[in-house]
Order: sequence, then structure tokens, then C-alpha cells
Amino acid sequence: MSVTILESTSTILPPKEQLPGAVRSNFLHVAEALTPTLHEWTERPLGTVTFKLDSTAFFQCRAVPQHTVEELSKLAWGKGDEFTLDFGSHRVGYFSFHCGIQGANADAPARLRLTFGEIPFDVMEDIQPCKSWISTSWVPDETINVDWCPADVDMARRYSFRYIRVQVLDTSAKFKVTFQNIRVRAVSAIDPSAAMPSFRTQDAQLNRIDEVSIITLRDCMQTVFEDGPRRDRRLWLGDLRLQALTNYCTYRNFPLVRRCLYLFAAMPLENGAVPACVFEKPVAKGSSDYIVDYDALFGSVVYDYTRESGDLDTAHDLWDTILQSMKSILSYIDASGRFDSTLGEAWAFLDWKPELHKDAGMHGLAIFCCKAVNSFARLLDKPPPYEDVVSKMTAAALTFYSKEHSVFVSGPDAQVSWASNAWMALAGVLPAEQCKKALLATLVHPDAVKPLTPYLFHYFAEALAVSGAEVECLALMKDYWGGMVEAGADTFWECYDPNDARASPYGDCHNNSYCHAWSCTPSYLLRKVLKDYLVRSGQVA
Ligand code: RAM
Repeated sequence: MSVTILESTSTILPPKEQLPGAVRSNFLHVAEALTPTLHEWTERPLGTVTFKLDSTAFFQCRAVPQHTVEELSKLAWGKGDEFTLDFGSHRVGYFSFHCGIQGANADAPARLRLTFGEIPFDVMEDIQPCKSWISTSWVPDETINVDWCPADVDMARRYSFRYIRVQVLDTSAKFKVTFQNIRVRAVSAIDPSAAMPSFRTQDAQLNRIDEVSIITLRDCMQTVFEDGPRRDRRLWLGDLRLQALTNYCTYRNFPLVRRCLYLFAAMPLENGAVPACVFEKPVAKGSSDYIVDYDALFGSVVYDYTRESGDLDTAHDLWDTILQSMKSILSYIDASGRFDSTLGEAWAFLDWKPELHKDAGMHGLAIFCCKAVNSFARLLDKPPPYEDVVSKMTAAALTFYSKEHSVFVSGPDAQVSWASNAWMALAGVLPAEQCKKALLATLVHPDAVKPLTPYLFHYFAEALAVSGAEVECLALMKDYWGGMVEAGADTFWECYDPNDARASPYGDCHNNSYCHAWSCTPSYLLRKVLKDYLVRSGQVA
């Protein structure tokens, strides 16, 4: 995705393109040797559905079963007809069917339009024209011509969907088409029947949230940890961090994480920084997209991986890249030890919320990353490189703290946001009890800038959990991720605003991804971060 204009009151401007540096072919070879063979299995639709308006539902509609697959196979469809297949849950893979005919002869191609929908809006209304400011070529509709029916049709591209809207654009006066043997060859780096550490709470809603997280992660785990199998279908560093953490307490697939780490290290930018994302195809290549916070998080991702896997060789291999990845964020620290976005032009992300002022959040994130690299250095018997920086920045963090309101604030208008308070708490700039107070004050602050994406919701939830606000963390999870489940999610979404079913960072929800990596973290929060609390409070065995 190439990011263009984003209206923002933040002083950090969206991206300046960065030039790629020389590829480190030794690292690339390691990554290539770790390319997984994908598991494949067949899934079939449950039948067709129609959508009935329902003002009580999040998407204002309810799917109503129409035909079984058996019934569908006997029906014939001509010009202007359409139906919508329901596969029962989210699928990622290759779609096939047999296109039969009813009539004397097929004297023309059958022209079909197929729209692959992750949510009802994708298939119950016209998905084009899409008004998003990112490329509309992501929008998953295809027009195909099937010559010489009857024919077996195997669609070449991979799709991510639960529903498929099939519109018959034309046949001829002499024939109609029929549909049999409808199926998807589903793919993932994960064997769908693979065992994983068992985990069950006393709360059915939390268990369902855990299940949906795990399926979200599985469907994003392909030959890399993709951000979303529908869009952008590539490896982003911020997404990888959260996927990897969730993977460690679920699938525990270490080689795929290792592959991704080496891909990033193999394709640095010209200044040695780690790109925000990398491409696998047509050949491995670093992207010119650069995000200063993603870059800085690289060390923490390798640190998590090392602690979980015990693989010290990878840690030593990637140590220089880790030190390089900290340079950009540290160049934003002014003489007083404060993060100051006016010192450069790189894109600081934290979340897609346009009005978010990012200095305080970036300040906390920078400390968090420095601390992770310091701890990592100790693990590797190296001198911790950022102890002075951490002391200075921790002291300077107090200049972002409003004693009057007991929260961290950012910018000339003293903006209160979930981002600022989450990252300051995760950085541990104040004792946990005070961080908890700031987080709880943020939660009830009438003007606090809330996250737009589950990416930042995650960090806020994690901050609550590690600051001793486990009860509030669980309540937030049930409300936010539970809200998505309630709204019909069988995989978690890139963006969720409970008050706006059409919310999108991109100007049109038809270009949103509804199986998105950075939303899969409830399993990590429940199974790891909140585990002791859940055991202590008798909510899990
Ligand atoms: C979105 C991607 C990805 C995220 C970037 C910043 O477009 O899908 O999830 O890391 O933006």
C-alpha cells in the first residue's frame, strides 16, 4: 500500500518514501530456506443466503438461508440472475466450481461476475465504485468469461471470504448455467487440525473471542505473517509483532517468525533502517514505506522470539540490524530527552486515527523499545546500549504528565489519548498503580482520542493488564472484540467502530480487511498476559 494524504493534526507527517539499501543475500537465503509448504484442505459452501434488513444488527441485516447446495445444483441461472454463497465461516484459498448448462447448446461464453465478501456489505450492495484513497484494485470482484460450457472453472487468484456473490451477466437465449461441485482449496501455513495448548475460561464469550482470534491468526499465516489475506497480503512489522506474540501461545510456529525476521533484516533501507513492510513477490523486496515506530519495534520482536524459541543464533545474527533500527526513533529525542515530532519527517503510526497527536505515545514507545533492547543485550551478555537514554527519557516523560487530570497529554492542546497513556504505561514511566490511574482516567475522559484500529486497542488493553487493571482489561476485551463477535465476526477486523459499521481508515469500508493480523491478540492477552490473574481468580483451570 502506498500511503498518500492523511488529514492529521499531528505534526508527524505521513510518509516520505525511503530508498532501499543493498540486499543482504546471506539473510535472504536463510529466509528463503524457511519458506513453508502450505497446508491445503477443501471447504464447501453451506448453501445460498439472502440478506434481510434488520435494524438491530450491526450491519443492518441478517443472513437468511435460501437454497442448500443440493438444491442449488439443480437450478439454472440466466442473464441478470444472481445468488450469494455462504461458506459458513472465513476462508482463504482458491475457488473452483463446475459450470454446467441447461439448454440446447452453449453458443456463447457465460459471463459471470464474482464478488468475494468477508462481510455482508461486500455482497449485499455494489462493491464498485469504491471511493477509498488506497488502490481500489484490492476490491475483490472479478468478471470472468467461461468458454465452452460445461466446464470446470478453477480461479487462479487467492481470495479471502465467507460469502461469494455470483451474478450471471449473460449467457444467451439458448442456455442457462448451473453450478455444481463448488469448493475452495483453503490454504495456510497452519494445519487446521493441528493441536495447540488447551485453554478454556469459565466465560463462553471469552472462549469464543479466543477461537475467533486463533482463526484470524491462522488465515493470516501464509508464506509470511500477512497483515490480511484480502489486503495488503504482505508482511508488516507492526502486525508481525502482535501475530508472533499470539503465535507463541497458540500455534508455536517458530520457523515462520524466524523467516519473517530475516526477511526484514535482509532488505534494509538505504540508511540501515528496517522497512515498514516487505514484499515476497514477484521477488523479495523491501518496501519504500517507512514507519518510525515499526522500525523501533524490530528489536522487541526479535527479543520476544528469542525468549520463546531459545534460538540465540538468530539473535546474534540480527543484533546489528536491531541497533540500526533504533537510530531513527532516537533522532527525534531533543536535548531535554523528549520525543519531538518536529525533528524529522518520518511517518509515526501508532494508529490510523487522524486527529491523534503522537508525541507522548511515541515517547513511551521509544522507552519501551530501548528497555526491550537493553534486556535483550543482558540476555546475550552484551552491554545494554540505552540505559542512559532510558533514564533521561523516563524523567522527561513526566513533562507529558498532567497532575491536574492524572493522565499523560500530548501536543500544544494537551490532547488526552488512549495512545499516549497506553504507551507511557507500557514503558513503565510511573509505578504501575499510577499508570493504572492514568489509564482509567483516560477510559472515562470525555474528550480522550480513542483508537480507530484493534492495533492500538491491543496496546491499551495490554497496558491495563500489566498495570494491575485486569478487570478493566477483560471488560474492554469483552466490549470491543466481543462486540465484533456479536456483530457477526468469525475473524477479527482491521478496523472496528461500534458506532459506525462503515468506519474505515481508507475512506470506504469496501476496502477494509475483515481478517486482519493486528486484531488477533485476545488469545495472547488471555493465554499469556492475563493468565495468572485468570488462574488466581478461578476463571481458568
Ligand atoms: C495497513 C496495513 C497494515 C498496517 C499498516 C500501517 O494498511 O494493512 O496492517 O501495518 O496499514
